Amino acid sequence: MTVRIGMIGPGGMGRAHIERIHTVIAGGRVVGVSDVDADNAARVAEAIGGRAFASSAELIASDDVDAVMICSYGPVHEPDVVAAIEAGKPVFCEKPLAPTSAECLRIMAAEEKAGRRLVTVGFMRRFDASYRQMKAMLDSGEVGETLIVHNRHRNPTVPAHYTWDMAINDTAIHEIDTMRWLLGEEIVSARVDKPKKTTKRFEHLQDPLILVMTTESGVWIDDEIFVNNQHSYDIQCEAVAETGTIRLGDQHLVERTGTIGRHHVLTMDHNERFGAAFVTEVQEWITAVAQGRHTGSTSWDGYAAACVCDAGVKALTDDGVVPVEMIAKPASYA
Ligand code: ISE
Repeated sequence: MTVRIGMIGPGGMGRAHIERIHTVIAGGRVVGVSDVDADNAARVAEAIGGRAFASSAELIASDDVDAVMICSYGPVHEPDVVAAIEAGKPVFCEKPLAPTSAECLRIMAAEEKAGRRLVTVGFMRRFDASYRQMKAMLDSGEVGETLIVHNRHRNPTVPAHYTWDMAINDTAIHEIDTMRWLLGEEIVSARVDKPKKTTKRFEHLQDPLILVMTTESGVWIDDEIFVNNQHSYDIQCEAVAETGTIRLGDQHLVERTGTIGRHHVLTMDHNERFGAAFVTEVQEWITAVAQGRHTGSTSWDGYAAACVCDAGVKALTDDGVVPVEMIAKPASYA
């Protein structure tokens, strides 16, 4: 069976997914797209030999669409995710599931009503080989309990429309989800430390910042977010445990040595650094859809990440530690 996918919002991320689905991933095909920018929808539809739908509602309702991928801007996700659930169609939604926990709760309520898991949230780091190896080592217990995790999330630059809160709910959300998954427990508090700001980019941003979080069992997590470092997409993670330290290896594939020293090529964006993880993530989703089962992170994961983001965004403006407020996990997500 070929899963016929309808994509909402085929911007940069969406087009990268289409490229993967049509070249290296098996079992799926993007048959139609919709976009607030109708010209973009028409261009992408023509390029893939598919249909440009006039609206996301029309795309979701179409009998030619088996499953929906949402790659639009986070603040407009909720109505499309809910419509896909109500149509009984599996939906892969790029992160964030929605920017606020209130929207995520409404998505969970729709899924609860549908009586089955239909939503997969695009947290691609869970599919990255190096993070997976790190998790397997921690889970094996060979280094004892994890006590501290240090993270660094650096981008060369961000666009002008990147707002002050996005440092948390668009960038740090990756570490927020990854830490919940890696440690297998919830984050209970957030604090933001604000170092000296870079002069190299927008005045409206607190850049860099350090998000400090704690988990239920007391693991201490720090996350340096620096989105205008001027040089590279640099992701680092180091878990300090009782009898050992486990960190992601350096990410370059080759090193060049010459008269001016030893160099390696830097990655510049998420598609480059996490390209293989995106392939695994989307492949696993398409295979699961074809087999009628769920895979990947759930609406609960999207909700829990949004709750931590709510606390992190609050901590950006208020000083001090902000507790994460979260409902008890519904039995259906256990
Ligand atoms: C972007 O939306 C991403 O998801 C990238 O992985 C992240 O590095 C960047 O800061 C975000 O804006």
